[in-house]
Amino acid sequence: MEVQAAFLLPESTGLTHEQAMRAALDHAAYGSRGATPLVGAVLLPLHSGPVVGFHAGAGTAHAEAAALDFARAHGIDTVGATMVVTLEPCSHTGRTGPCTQRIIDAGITHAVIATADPNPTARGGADVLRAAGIAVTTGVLAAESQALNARWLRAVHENRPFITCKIAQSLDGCSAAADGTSQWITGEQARAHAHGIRARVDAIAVGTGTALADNPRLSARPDTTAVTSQPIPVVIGRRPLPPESHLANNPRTITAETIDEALTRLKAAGVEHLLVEGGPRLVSSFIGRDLADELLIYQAPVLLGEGLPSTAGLNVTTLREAHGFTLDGAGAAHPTAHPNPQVLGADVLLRLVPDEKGHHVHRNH
Ligand code: AOF
Ligand code: ZN
Repeated sequence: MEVQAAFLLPESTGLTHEQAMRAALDHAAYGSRGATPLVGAVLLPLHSGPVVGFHAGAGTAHAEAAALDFARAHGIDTVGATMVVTLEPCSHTGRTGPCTQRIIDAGITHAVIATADPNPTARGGADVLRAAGIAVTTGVLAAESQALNARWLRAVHENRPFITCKIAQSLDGCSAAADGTSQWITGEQARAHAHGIRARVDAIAVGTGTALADNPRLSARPDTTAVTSQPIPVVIGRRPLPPESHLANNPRTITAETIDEALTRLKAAGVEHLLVEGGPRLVSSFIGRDLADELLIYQAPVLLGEGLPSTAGLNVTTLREAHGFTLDGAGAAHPTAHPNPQVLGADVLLRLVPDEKGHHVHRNH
């Protein structure tokens, strides 16, 4: 679905920089999490009301570009305007062109930035703007912008991909019945949604146990129009793949004995968003090491009783050690986006972000 990523703000004129930044932050949260950060931009033209743009997700227009595209399409004069943006404008050509050049070409004279972009390939935009004679103010609502992208920033600092972990489970937290049967716990709509997530990521990882049990292909569904190239399949573990398995016969499959080895190799291969699909032990290893930046729970309305728990080896022995999560507010605010939690047929999807360690909410007495 094409997201309308820019529009006029109802406020007419006279927004302070901080008010404009607040609006930019609110709209940044309309985007979806993944390889790229959530970013919003408010353009303050001299002769018309503010225009807001946001980055909808990896591969789509950056926030500043979305706002400038809107201004151009609607004949709004951008010469002498101020650009208020939640992240330092990029200076590189990645999936899209450099925002710094768009800002310079538009005749913007003042850029107001919340926080610096630490990404080694994109950073340095503020200096580029200054060198072009544009006044640059930084640090406006910096903490808020950093909080919105805390896990993306951490992934950049740790030099690893952004990691989404997916769990499909019963009401009582099982990912398979006692005899190992697991296809299909969730219904058609939930599975279609999960395939849409596969189409957005760069790589999909499973443990060797899942690779041996299910012989998966780890491809995004071929009829998904958003798929330009299939995600890279990744198998993590010490057991070898059977030579006749789908993954062993895919020349793109990356195998690694450990999570660390996998992350190093994936980053080197240009992977910026990794989806971890299972099984319970691998997902739990990511969660236990605080490497799950986002958790997607597809919850099916069934009870599996003596089934196989959807997590294994988390080493939680008392409530105090629980891994806490919070419903992600991002991606839910936009009128055309989906709510969180989201009903998918008979199932429910929860999009969760991990609580910061040491800030566990007390869930009980
Ligand atoms: C901006 N504005 O709205 C965002 C930025 O792969 P690309 O071309 O989309 O570039 C992604 C990188 O650009 C991303 O990792 C981050 O450093 C920066 N994101 N920059 O000027 C935006 N989303
Ligand atoms: Zn950019």
